[in-house]
Amino acid sequence: MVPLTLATWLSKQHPNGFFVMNIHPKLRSIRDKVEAGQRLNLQDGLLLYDPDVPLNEVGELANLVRERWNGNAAYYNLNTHLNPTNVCVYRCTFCAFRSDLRDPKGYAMTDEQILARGQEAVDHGCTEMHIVGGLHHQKGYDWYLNMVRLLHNAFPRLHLKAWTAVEINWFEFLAKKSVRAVIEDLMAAGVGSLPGGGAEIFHPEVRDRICEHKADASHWLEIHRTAHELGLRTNCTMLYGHIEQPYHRIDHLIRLRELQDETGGFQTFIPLAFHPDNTGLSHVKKPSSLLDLRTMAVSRLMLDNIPHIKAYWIMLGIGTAQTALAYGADDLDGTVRHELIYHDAGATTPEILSVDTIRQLIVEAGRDPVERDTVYRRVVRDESDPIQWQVGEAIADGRANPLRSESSGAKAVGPSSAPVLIP
Ligand code: V47
Repeated sequence: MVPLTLATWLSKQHPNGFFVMNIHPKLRSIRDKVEAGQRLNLQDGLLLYDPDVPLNEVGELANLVRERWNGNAAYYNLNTHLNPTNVCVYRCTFCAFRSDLRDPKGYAMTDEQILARGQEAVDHGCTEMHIVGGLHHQKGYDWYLNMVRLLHNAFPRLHLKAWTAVEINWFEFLAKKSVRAVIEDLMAAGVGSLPGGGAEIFHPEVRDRICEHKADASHWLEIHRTAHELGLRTNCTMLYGHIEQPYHRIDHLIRLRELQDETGGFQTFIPLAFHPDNTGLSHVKKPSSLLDLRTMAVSRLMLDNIPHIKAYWIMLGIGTAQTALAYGADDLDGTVRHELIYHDAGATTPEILSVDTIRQLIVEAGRDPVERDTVYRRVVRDESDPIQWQVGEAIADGRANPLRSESSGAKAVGPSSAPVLIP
């Protein structure tokens, strides 16, 4: 008889080779659902936040789902940020970045400064520029639109991930146009996808207290729905660790999941940990790494229809972001240049990581580094000149999840900066 080692015995305990020893009794029914690829409900989500339920067991379940979607890959990109103004008509209590119009801290960039940022990005081999700013009292719709056109014309291969739903809502007001017409204008100017900011917490019990006048949940979702209908891919976020409770987080995740069921247009979810320094909520304690990891894992488990979960190293810190790659996350975001929103709020992370460093962080975490572009296609670098790059094949997305619906077989086409339409 062949001797049975512990490892072989463990691997025989479940068809997926997945085995959790001494699973907490409260987690058993959730584990059964996750293993069977079934959807978790609100009660399940709340239970995952129950402090009695061990974090490592929640993480292990999230890791199962993460590996189903993305195997051992961990993605990153080469990107830069552009925050063309910090002047903002809104006064969100969580924001340290904004400025009043007449405050000496307030700024608005010139076309020359904006173009110089584009040039710097291209010179460093970036594939993406993430553009987000304030709602300036004196800048018109054309200022925002022209900046995209200027950048796109000068650097047509640089993907412009530009303007959150909150800015698009402001453009509706400025231009007196519908959401659809605004997004069509932005696409014609060169926007390639929308970032996920401005979602904060959807539930009005919280939203009304942290960003009262901003686009409400249904409008934020309507803007992303419209973008998806027009073929744009978008990201989504949740700002946690301030005044919200687990119920508000799960409610938020379920609202995102419902829209994704309708459109399939979200590609990545980014849980954003609140940084309190220099904000109207500076009395709130910064969320612990334990809450960061639990939120990462719960997000992976609840958002069963979104292909990627990002551990944004700038805000999590490098150690937690690396650990998050075993708690549901499959993406670290990018090398990042010129990040201001988190650094103004007290983030102590570096302002940039080199490609070698980000790859090394991924390898140390036991994952395989894969450079992607904004819409999740492989990026192939020229070995003799790594600033030069080509778009490679599309990375398998949610429709390739073996426990969910059939594979789409979608193929990426076009230059990196062009929107890749949702199949
Ligand atoms: O909407 C603002 C958050 C968001 C603070 O789409 C804060 O790939 C913590 O959305 N502490 C903007 N968070 C950033 C964002 C984002 C980041 C990375 C990648 C992507 C993407 C999107 O930052 C805001 C708000 O939720 N935020 N202030 C703060 N003090």
